Amino acid sequence: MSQHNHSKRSLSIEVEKLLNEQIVLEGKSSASYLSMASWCETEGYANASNFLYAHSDEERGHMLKIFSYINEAGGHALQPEITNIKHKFSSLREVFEDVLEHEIHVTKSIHEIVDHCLSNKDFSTFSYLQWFVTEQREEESLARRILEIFDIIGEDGVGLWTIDQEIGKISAAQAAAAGAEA
Ligand code: OFO
Repeated sequence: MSQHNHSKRSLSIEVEKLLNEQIVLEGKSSASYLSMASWCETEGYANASNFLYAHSDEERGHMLKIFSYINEAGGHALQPEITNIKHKFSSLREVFEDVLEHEIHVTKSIHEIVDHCLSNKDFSTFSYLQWFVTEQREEESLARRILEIFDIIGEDGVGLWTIDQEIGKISAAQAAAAGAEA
């Protein structure tokens, strides 16, 4: 069946385009966090690395959620081209600064789509995106919390080792919370 069944379409072309752009961002999140995880692993930050590997999987999950939504609504979700992935970092702090910066960017993008849906009376997509609004709030505050750990503990001496341990605790709490939700 190669022809698109337009009677099944409930998505406007504009919202389909915006959601496909969001897919690119989620794919970029997943690829960026995978790259960060690998760098952390080569530098001996085992807990930060595990945290970021898991986070990369989560972001792929977000991307797939949008794939399902677009296709179920009669659109066509597109596998994104992912380019410009950073592979090297000057410090562990830089990794998490980049995470926060990226998440802020993703939040902005979600808010713009939500705003578009509301003003164009696409209440279905508006409602669907509420999950992402909540998720972004949680992810931003998680990234901020991790950066606070750097400030509280300090990076000298055993500081970085301790920070990595603390990230491990956050990671374990996250995994437990995700398990409880499932
Ligand atoms: Fe997809 O939640 Fe962050 O980017």
